[in-house]
Amino acid sequence: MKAQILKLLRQSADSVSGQELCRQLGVSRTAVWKAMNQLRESGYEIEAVQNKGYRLLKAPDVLSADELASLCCTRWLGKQIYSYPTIDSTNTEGKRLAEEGAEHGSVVVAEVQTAGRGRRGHQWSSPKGAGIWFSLILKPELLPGDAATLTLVAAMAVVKAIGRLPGAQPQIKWPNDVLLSQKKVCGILTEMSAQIDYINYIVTGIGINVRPQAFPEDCAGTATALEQELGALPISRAALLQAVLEEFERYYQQYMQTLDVSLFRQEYHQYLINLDKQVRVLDPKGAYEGIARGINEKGELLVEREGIRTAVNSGEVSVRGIYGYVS
Ligand code: BT5
Repeated sequence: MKAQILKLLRQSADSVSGQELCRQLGVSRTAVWKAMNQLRESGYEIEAVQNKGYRLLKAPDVLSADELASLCCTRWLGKQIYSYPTIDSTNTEGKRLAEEGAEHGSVVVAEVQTAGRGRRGHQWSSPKGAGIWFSLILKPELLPGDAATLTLVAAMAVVKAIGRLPGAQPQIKWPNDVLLSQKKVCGILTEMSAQIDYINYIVTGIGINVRPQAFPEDCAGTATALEQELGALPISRAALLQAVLEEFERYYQQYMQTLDVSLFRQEYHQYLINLDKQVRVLDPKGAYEGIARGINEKGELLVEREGIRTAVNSGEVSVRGIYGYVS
């Protein structure tokens, strides 16, 4: 009910009367009054004027299920939100919840992760309140080999959502980083549980650095945060998360329509920092260098050497710039 109250208050430029809230929600005046008090206790500033009603003056910077649901305008993603003050890793929790039957489209989010993870055992720094640390639980009818493409879907969603912020020009470093001013502002980690030919579930984890923060030594020179790059404008983490969810729905639908990235491949190229740049491919069979020529319809990176293009799969190699982080 608190989410519905917040939504109604947000939708109205003016005050909303207690009577109107009771009518819309089908509850008593006492119930509305109690919910208002609980919202105030959680940090919402709500003005109550006699004979006029309630008006939302200020919302706290929280990623609670109520706050997110009140901003929500997605169709299926984030209808179920699991929100934690602290968790080991939203991906790990996402897997636990998926095992217990959490529904397709559930979102897991936390204020702080004590064991945030990157790929191949890397750590992901996730200080309290400094970013948006969240995971999507997905149960698509895909073949296990296709799951990695969801990382590209997520990257598109993140660049689109960040791109809505004034002055932001985000780019994608294939396959799982989003950059601002050539520094990493977001990392994506897609994991899955599968049989040989059947996906039980996929968990796509996304970490977006929002507030300036002290990054660990190993990435202090390559990591950044949105507010660090975009100046002083305060960014609402909840609104940005909702924007990512909305965009994810859009690109996920395009992906599921064709089961490849053909519907957004050209758009992806507009954001791809690797495009026509030299890259180093860390293939387990031997590292090599080439020029990245974009992605194919499966989302693999096309790397050209001596006129021959090889499709590089995100699962088996990683790509690094040769001269610094992204060049
Ligand atoms: C990634 O791995 O970039 C995937 C990160 C996914 C994080 C999300 S947060 C929500 C969900 N729950 C989790 O536990 N994980 C997901 P990779 O490409 O392996 O990059 C990891 C490397 O990035 C580290 O080894 C550091 O060098 C650097 N790094 C660590 N924390 C960072 C941060 N906050 N911002 C930028 N770079 C960071």
